[in-house]
Amino acid sequence: MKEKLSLIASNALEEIRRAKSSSELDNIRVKYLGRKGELTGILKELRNLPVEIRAETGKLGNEVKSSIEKALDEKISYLKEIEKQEKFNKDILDISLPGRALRLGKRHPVTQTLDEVTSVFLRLGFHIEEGPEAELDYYNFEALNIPKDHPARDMQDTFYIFDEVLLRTHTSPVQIRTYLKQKPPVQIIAPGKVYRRDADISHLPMFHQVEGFHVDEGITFADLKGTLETFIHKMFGSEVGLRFRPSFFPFTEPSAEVDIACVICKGKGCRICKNTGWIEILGCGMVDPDVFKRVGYNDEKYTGYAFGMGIERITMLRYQIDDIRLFFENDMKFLTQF
Ligand code: 2U9
Repeated sequence: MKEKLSLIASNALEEIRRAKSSSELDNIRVKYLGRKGELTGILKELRNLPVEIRAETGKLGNEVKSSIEKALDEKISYLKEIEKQEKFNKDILDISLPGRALRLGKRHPVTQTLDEVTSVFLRLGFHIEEGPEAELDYYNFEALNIPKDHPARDMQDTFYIFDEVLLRTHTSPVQIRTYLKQKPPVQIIAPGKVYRRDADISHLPMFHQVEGFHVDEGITFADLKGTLETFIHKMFGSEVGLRFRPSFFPFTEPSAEVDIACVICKGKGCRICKNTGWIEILGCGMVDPDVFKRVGYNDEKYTGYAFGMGIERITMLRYQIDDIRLFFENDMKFLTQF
């Protein structure tokens, strides 16, 4: 029996030495130490041995059992360590891999132009005022010399919310609101969204305007010319030609429109400028004294100029874009060019 025990010990230890996984070790444990295992079977036979050798053989049997158990435990911890190491090597974080670049957002081209226009006027001493987009009929039309039966209302097809409430068709109501709460001098720009029932390659139901006005004692048309000339040179370059052309608006007298030399053909004549060599970019004039009377300003003492421009139009001219609808289609291929 002693030889059998030695053989089991050497076989088991050799198998444990060769085992390459914890599942192999489990099988070895069952094979030798399980309920029907080889060593368990032999240990059960001990009671049949003669008393003289039973104790000694039993001692040897226990030693074999402990040595197998010890070898199994050691090999298990060894394999676990190896498995842990392998997993660690496999999952290792490669910190030298280049990261994924974040796509940075940009301001919309219309916003960029709006910010530039605003910043030129802020440097010229203007302050910003804002007003509501849902506006009273009175501030949008009535107070601007555009009564209900005035033909000028035909020029603007309007979104009405209620009888007396509409989406403002221009930023001009901000002027009236400012005059009613502030005494001259006032030197304001009013940027914002305006709404008209219009849609084609050069008109949209919503667009952006910047309106400016300066009211004080002694303000003349020369102030208006100087201010707009400076603005146009800052926006389109100091070489660009410009002209003031007489026009009509119900809230200004005299009134003018300002043209710049065509940005495409430089004044030679092309499709964009309809062969005139000029492109209209804004309207302006001296505020009609009737407007001052209505807001309680002394029209003998104060004079003022005002001007208004469409920001989408200016953006189109600066970047030579021929369809206004491109601004609001949210096509990334278009937007990322700016
Ligand atoms: C008051 C007094 C004067 C503002 C003015 C224009 C001429 C003008 C248009 C340009 C293109 C609007 O965006 S657009 O469609 N604006 O032509 N705006 S004078 O003058 C005012 C306004 C209000 C009380």
